[in-house]
Amino acid sequence: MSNYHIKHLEEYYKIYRKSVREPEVFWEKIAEENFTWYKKWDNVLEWDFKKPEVKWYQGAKLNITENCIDRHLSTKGNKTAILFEPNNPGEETQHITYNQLHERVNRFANVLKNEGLKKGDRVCIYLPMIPDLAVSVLACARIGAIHSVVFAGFSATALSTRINDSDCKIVITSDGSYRGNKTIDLKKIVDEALNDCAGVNSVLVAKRINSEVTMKEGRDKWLQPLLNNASSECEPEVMDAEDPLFILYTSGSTGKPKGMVHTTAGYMVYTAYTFKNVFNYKDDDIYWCTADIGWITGHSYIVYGPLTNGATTVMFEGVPSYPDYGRFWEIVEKHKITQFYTAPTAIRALAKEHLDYTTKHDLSSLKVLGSVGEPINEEAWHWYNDHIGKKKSPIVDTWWQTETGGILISPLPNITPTIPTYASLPLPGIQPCLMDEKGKEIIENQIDGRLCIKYPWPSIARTIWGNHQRYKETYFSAYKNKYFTGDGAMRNTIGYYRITGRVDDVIIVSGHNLGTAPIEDVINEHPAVAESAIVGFPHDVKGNALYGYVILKETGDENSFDKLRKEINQMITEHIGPIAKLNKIQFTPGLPKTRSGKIMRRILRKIAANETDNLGDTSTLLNPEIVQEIIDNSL
Ligand code: 7RM
Repeated sequence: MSNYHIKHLEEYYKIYRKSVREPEVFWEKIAEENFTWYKKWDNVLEWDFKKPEVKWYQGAKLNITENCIDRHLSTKGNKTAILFEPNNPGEETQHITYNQLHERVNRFANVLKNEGLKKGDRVCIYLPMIPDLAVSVLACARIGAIHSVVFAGFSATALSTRINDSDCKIVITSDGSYRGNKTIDLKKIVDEALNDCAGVNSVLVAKRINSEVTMKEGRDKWLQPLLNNASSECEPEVMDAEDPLFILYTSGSTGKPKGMVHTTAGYMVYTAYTFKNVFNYKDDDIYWCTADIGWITGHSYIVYGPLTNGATTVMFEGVPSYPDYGRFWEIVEKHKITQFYTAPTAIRALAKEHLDYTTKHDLSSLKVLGSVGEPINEEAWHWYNDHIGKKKSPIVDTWWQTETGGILISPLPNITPTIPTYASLPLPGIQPCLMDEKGKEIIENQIDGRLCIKYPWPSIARTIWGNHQRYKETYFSAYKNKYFTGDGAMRNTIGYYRITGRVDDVIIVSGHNLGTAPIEDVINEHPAVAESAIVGFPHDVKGNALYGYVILKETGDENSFDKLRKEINQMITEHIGPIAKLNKIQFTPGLPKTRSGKIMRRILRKIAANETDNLGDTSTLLNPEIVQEIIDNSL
């Protein structure tokens, strides 16, 4: 796995130019030199964004688990593949070697076969961050079943919708999960969901919290005895390059969640290539991504990307605040983590706490810091850089989406000079462009536009499960012959991209386009502010005006609010201009967030517009109770 490692900036530019000039030659060589194929492809790429249709490595035969596990056994059998850090710091860390992972995946694969599952069948996985989650994902891939992991924080309704949408035959779950000092009865949630899922005839239950569960006769089975009785050898299913590997749901701005379909060969090649280069992964590194495997970040950069590279990948079951706010840094010290990959929302939450939580721990093992999920604001970037990386670990601000399968825009550590809030340069093979509202490509720099990609890359989602028309409309209809990301971005004079946020977050005030993120950045610089979100609301004269929701670091005294409002608007005036001043500023203890930490602005917009009788679906919120509180205190 060393034939694709970029080592310096000139090399990046050279490779990038080549990857654009001859994409097929580029991706063919990478595929050829770094993976195990049962049969090579007949055709590297066939595509047509009008249909839309994308096919990579057609004719090739492979199994991704052969590439993630089997081929490492002769050289790395005793190396730790998965390092499991439990929720409770008193419980022992587990080191699962590649040999052990091989055995566990094979046994699990045979259990699935014994349940009657075949290639192409859909399997719903609803598990906490325990090793069985990664093992079950790989077991599906071993036998060619399509996994659909549903984040174990989702409700019964969200779960049943997803199970039914892709017609899953079986659900893999656990009795419950640990989350900080709480436990959650997952099996109960599954039972409730299955009241609405006629197609599920089997539920496999892992034991994690030893809670009491009701097992439905003929449907529910404890997993462990089945594993014990299964054979530890399961020949990998021979898969076609374009066979679906998994479905992962992502919520759209409207309608029901979209089951993004990723296929085998292209996804494998792209996640492996980007993992190696974006994290500069070296053989003895201990890599930790704090995401949950229920999200795309976990699929691509906890499971598939690291394991195809023969890496040691950490799975953390707990939360950053338990037993205290030093937990992340305690784990970094304990396992001498070399690459640490997390989300801005986690960084901001930790930056609010006392600095002692970080200084107490030896973080000197860190070499690369990653950020993903939303634009990282300047203040959070600097805190991460100063207090975690000690100004010596480059921050890779990685921009990508569930739909893209892997990271598309990111600095390469120690290669690409970083600028806070810039995801910087496209990775090799990625051809971004910016479009204006009229559908014309923006060639100039320093202008806000809509981010599109002109050419396919190997891990682009191939369709929405059961609804190709919606796939076409959502991603390929806004701009002719281009994949539309839904994000706004700006390119500076050296070609760096700055992602400004979803385009639906752009607010036009008195004819001026204002991105919410840059204004939030300014507000967050105020020493009393922890986090903020801005939305537009209708205004007689300006068209739209700005409404700011602001979380203070310490619950402020009502009497100080007017003074704070003045100070915030003064800062905005200074940093952006009076046009970006907020008409209304509401102080709030929290913001409505999705379970992956994204602010649900749709709700904030409705509250700001005083349209609170129809807030739409709030079932995917982490903190639905905050909504009423915000309404009650709205201005
Ligand atoms: C990986 C993931 C995708 C959306 C995307 C953006 C936002 C993600 C960044 C970012 C600015 C980043 N997949 N986003 N990464 N915005 N800078 N580095 O998050 O499907 O859950 O979300 O997230 O708006 O379109 S996702």
